[in-house]
This record gives sequence, structure tokens and C-alpha cells, in this order.
Amino acid sequence: MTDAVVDAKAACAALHEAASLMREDPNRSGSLIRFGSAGQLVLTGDMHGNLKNFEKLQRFCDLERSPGRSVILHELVHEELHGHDDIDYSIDLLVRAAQWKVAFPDNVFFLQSNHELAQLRGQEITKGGRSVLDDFARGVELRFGRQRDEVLAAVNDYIAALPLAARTANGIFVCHSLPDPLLLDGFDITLFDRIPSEADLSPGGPGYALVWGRFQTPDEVAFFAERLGVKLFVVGHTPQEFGYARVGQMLILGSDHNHGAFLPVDLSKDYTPEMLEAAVRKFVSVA
Ligand SMILES: [Mn+2]
Repeated sequence: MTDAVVDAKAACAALHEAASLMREDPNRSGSLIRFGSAGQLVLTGDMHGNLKNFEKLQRFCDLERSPGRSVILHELVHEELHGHDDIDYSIDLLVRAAQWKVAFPDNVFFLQSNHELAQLRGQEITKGGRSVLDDFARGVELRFGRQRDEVLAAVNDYIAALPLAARTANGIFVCHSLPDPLLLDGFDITLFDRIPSEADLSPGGPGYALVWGRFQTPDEVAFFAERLGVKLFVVGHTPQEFGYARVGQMLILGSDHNHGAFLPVDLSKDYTPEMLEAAVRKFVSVA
């Protein structure tokens, strides 16, 4: 079993430091991070507190010895709970991911997701009849006791600093999801040129639509790719029982369970959707 982070001061420091690194990221403009055409970029889907897959990802990335490799993570919070007494300890993953960012600021990146955004906005999501906000706060309280509120505030600082998307020189656009089909046409793509406002991230706003959308067809994905001038999308959000699925030019990854997957992308290579799909790796293949 992995050691939890129990020092509230250290946890808050890591979250705040990760937040300032994200705000000051030299690769960032507005709410978009840009990657050039050198090195490898490792993409993931929803993690939802899965420390086991996170540790495998850290071993695979081996950033100590692989300065040319970068990794993008999203939707780290709100673990799926099974029994009534099950505790959401996804704060552990969030803090450890923040510490990873602090250790490798030029290699570790995060994106906004609907669960992180719901945590920031205090917006209830019910999973299996339970309140994810209450469950998360309970886990934070069990870990940090009376420092609970300080840690929750640091979590909010971290979430507020998250960029919305990443774009690579070889035409891959990475975000948590895409807007619902009916919103693709009128979607305000200048969103990516600015730091998202509160309105952008509220219901009816484009940032909100981006992280909550689902059910696009291959034609709708192609239409949106054309609007953004990209070739491929890599997203998470829609649960993937077998780790991934491809919808035309969009690959959906799920990284939060034993059949979870991730995707190492060679930034110097030109990918077809089929090549991208063939590059998917399962966490079970990582020792
Ligand atoms: Mn999601």
C-alpha cells in the first residue's frame, strides 16, 4: 500500500506551487499549452484517484532519465466508491501529481476536467447515489483533520489554474472532452486564446461545454477538427471499459481502472487515426 501524504503543509505547498507553475507556464498562451515537434508526449484519460496506474505512469515516464518526455494528466479527483464505508482518497493522487509537477515543471502538465471544475464550483455530481463533493471532503478530512479547509482551498487554487487544452505541432488537440454535438458549430474557439473567465466555466459557457460534452459522431468530430485546424483529438471523460475507443479522428482514453490505457505520442511523427489507436498502451503492460 502506498504511503499517503499526511502533512497538510506539504500538501498545500505542492498544490499552490503546481498552480503557480501552471499560471506561469512558458508553453501556455491563454488556456492552451503548445508542444513542439521534438520528444514524446504521454497522454492519459480520466484517473479518478487511481494511484496504482499513476505509479505505473511515473515508472513508464521515468522523467529522471527522460528529459525529452512530457505527460498530460486530467480528472484526478473523485474516486469511484463501491461499499458504503468506502472512502474517496483521491486527494492523495492530486497531491502526488502536484508534487510530480513541482519536481518536473517542464514535463508534467494538467488539463481542466468536469469533475475538477465541479469541485471548484461546488457543483454537486451524484455517482451511485452519493455526493462526490461530500465524499471528497470526507477523504480530505480523514487525511488532514483540522487542516481540511486549508487543503480544500489549495485544491481550488490548483483547479482554477488549470489550462483547458493542449495542441501539438503534429496536429493533435488534447482536452478532457469535446462540446456536445449541437454546440460544435457555434462554439467560441477564441476561448483557447484567453484565461477562462468565471462565465466561460459556468453552465452555458464554452469552457463548461468543453469538459462536459459527449456523444459526438465521427462526422461531428471531423467538423470540429476542421474548425480548430487540427487532425486528431485525444480526450477522456466517456468511461472506457477496455481502456480506449476511437470515434473517427478522436481517441477516447480511460486510465482509471485495471484495463486502463495511456498513449505515448512521438511529437516528430505524422499520425493517422489508425496509427494513433495502434500506439495505445495498457497499464497492465507496465511492470
Ligand atoms: Mn469527465
